Amino acid sequence: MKKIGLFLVLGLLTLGLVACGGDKEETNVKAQEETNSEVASADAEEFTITATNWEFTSDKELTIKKGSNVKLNLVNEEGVHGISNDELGIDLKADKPVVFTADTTGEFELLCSIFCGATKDHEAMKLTLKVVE
Ligand SMILES: [Cu+2]
Repeated sequence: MKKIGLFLVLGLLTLGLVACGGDKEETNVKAQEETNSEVASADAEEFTITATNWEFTSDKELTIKKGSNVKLNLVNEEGVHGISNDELGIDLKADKPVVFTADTTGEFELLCSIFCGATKDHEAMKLTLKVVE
């Protein structure tokens, strides 16, 4: 009986150690990612976009300077929405800010990237991003 108890304790300890090791590695990766994005976003101009069903309720037109660092944040006040633009390589999810630099001037449409309701409602969710000299 004692032996079984000891075996169980050892087994649990081993499991605990393995689990801890895994957690630690994940934490390190996360910390690294955060550090990277902090460096990139240190001088970024920040925009917070808010969304409800089925409209972006913040400014529908964002103007940024070509070559500047921009940080976009999305807050879903209602429903589940995302924002994407393939040309700019933006794939923004709620509360996961993205930092990017626009290299070309022009007008870009930012569309809701999550199918969030009837097609016409979902497709009406648009923002315009203007990149100027
Ligand atoms: Cu949407």
